[in-house]
Amino acid sequence: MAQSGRVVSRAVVRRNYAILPPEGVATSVLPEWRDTLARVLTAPAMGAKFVEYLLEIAPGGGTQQSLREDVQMFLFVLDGQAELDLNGKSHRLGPGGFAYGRPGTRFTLRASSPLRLLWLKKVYVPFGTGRPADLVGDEAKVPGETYMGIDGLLLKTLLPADLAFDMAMNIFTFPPGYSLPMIETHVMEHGLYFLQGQGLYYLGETWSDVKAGDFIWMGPYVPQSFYATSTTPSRYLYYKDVNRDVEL
Ligand code: UGY
Ligand code: MN
Repeated sequence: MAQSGRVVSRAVVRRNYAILPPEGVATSVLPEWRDTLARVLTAPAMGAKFVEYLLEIAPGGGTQQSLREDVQMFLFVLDGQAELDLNGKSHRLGPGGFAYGRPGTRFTLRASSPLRLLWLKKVYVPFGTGRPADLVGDEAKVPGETYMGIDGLLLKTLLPADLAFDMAMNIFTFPPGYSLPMIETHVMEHGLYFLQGQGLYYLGETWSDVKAGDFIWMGPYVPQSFYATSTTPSRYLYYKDVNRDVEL
């Protein structure tokens, strides 16, 4: 790579939030994954209670592994095609395809073309006797619901509204010029991947430019909002911990 003198970056890491543009996140080797470049987007080392990765997998690469008995996972295909065996059932996933694996999941994933995917793992917090079941879907087939009565602002909830689940994975679509109707402040955290478009994200007490490919971690109680500035719709996929009381 050519020398470039003093370099700059939009990356920001604060106590309770972070913005990571993709270009600066160094790759890690995950020993369970073959022919895979992993970027750890957030982790307990940052303050998050979950881990989220961006994985780039060469054709033929992938993994065969079992999660710890108390760890669940979610994966979402950004580009390419994957063959997935999830607890003994086979699936094919293309762009927009997603899968939820219950705690202790055994799975095999193989890239059938150059593959980019988001992978998230979180310790499952049980409630009562209900337990979440595996789920495989395609975001294109999930209908969007109008958010807070604002026509055109659409929210897709990829996981069921079922108390057995302790997490949500949602996709927001904002037409140009639309915004979240308030500055939210809440105990839940987010891991947000910007799928499309660009805009201004309010975090803490400042507005920052964000665009497709960026990742944002929002810890508990970080004031947050979004304003879409691109001429095409802006879309982001985000994680949220839900359905559980606060642990004391
Ligand atoms: O569900 C949420 O908390 C969502 N409205 N937050 C966000 O988009 N930053
Ligand atoms: Mn929020």
